Amino acid sequence: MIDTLEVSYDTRIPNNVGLSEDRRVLKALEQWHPGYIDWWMDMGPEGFQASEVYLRTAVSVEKEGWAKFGFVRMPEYRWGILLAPQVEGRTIGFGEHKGAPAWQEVPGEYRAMLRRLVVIQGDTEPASVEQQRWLGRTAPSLYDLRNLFQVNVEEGRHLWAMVYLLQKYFGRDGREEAEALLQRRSGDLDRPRMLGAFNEETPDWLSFFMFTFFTDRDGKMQLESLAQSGFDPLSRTCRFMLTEEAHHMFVGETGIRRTIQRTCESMKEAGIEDPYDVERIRALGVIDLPTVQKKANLHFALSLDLFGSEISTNAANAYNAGLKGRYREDRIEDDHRLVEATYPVLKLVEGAFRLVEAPALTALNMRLRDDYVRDCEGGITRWNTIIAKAGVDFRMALPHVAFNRQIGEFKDIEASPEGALLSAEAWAARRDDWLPSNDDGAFLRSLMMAERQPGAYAGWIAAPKRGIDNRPGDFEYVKVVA
Ligand code: BYC
Repeated sequence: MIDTLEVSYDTRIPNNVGLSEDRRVLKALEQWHPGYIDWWMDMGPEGFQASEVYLRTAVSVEKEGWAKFGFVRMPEYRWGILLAPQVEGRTIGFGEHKGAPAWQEVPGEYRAMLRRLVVIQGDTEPASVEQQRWLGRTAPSLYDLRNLFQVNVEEGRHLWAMVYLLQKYFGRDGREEAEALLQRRSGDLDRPRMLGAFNEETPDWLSFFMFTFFTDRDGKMQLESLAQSGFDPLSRTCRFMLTEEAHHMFVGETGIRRTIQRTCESMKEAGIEDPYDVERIRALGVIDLPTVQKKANLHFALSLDLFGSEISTNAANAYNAGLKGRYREDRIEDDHRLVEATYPVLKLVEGAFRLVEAPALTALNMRLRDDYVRDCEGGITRWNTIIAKAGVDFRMALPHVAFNRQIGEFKDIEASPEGALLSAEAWAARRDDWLPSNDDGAFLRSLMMAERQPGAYAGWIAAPKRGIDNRPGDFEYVKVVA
């Protein structure tokens, strides 16, 4: 197995998987490449393909110094295939085959299941680029514009990562799936993307930050679970993708922090104490905190749906097969087979939410979702610190997991963000208090004016503490070509 830390640039596709010696896969990828570029030009960032953007490109898979920064036009970005280094003697860490050597080829009996996991993962990546394609026009600064494009090119690279697995390990049906990944479109009625949240709109920058905070974090959890896979190439691919994913969540978390900070500062300057005095706060040209909370409610619920049903035989089968583990499986102390184990699952029992013990194997989606909720809570605490420091009397909170759900245990009931059960009519009457309304959307759109002056920021968002790659405050991250 060819396996290096250094990335080779001697083929059109940078890689550390020895593509120049793997003519079949190289050819398949080279054939796929023009379709990818067509897709990128059609569905990628609208209006900026000719602009030079200060982007990082992966040049190594070592922990330190894996990326290099420089100005690139996005269609010329070197999308590469990068796998974390192979771990000598790695064994399967869980399920029926625990302890056996990790698979280097697809285990025949699990081929369909594995392909499905790779295709679903792959489908989300271009979907997010499609969802975000209009945002460049209203970026609140060149710094934010650059961050958007960094996220976009890396989601593009994540698509390449999954397409490599399909082309290398799944023969003809892998090739067909790779093609289909370029055919589906976010929000398209006939050919939608596979998972719910990836067919939603990202209409404004607050949505973008919420998406990168909440939905990219589902990406993190799913990638962590797949990084545990007994199918070694999938594990290695996901381990490297996680390195990039961290920046995406940083963009979301700090974007929301900066929004909240600007709102709190403006309220204080104007002497407004009541965070619910929405009209006066909006007149300052900043986003009132209740609207930030509504956006968080929406994106949290959409992202919870991405975990599938709490009780899932798909999840149990994937675990038993050794294909998809638990979050940080390798740090959990138990038998890693879960045949006898149970896990508490939140259910509605006789009109009340109760934790009910269920077989741990079928409750794996619930467990991952619990890990996810804990991970989200860290961010909420940090937002609240900013609000408290500013002396504003408001606290952000995650809504109840039963709020506004379309998948799983709670899809047929209505609950408030606090977890009170309601009739459909009562819920509908309060909907606009909990989720962004048309008016909220119109207000947010009215704020979304592009700021293109280096070092300047739209009035609704604070400047970041530090520049990307330690660049100075007035650095021109994007040289916009009109
Ligand atoms: N929407 O047993 P069930 C990311 C389907 S994000 C529509 O309940 P399972 C990223 C399901 O497919 C991470 N359909 O669930 C973030 C199944 O259909 P079939 C993406 C849904 O299978 C930001 C049926 O319902 N990666 O990387 O245990 C930017 C019953 O399924 C949904 C992955 O998700 C939904 N929300 O779990 C860019 C990892 N939920 O097969 C990128 C791979 C369920 O009966 N995927 N269904 O027709 C998986 O591990 C699992 O497929 C899921 C679902 C977690 C998605």
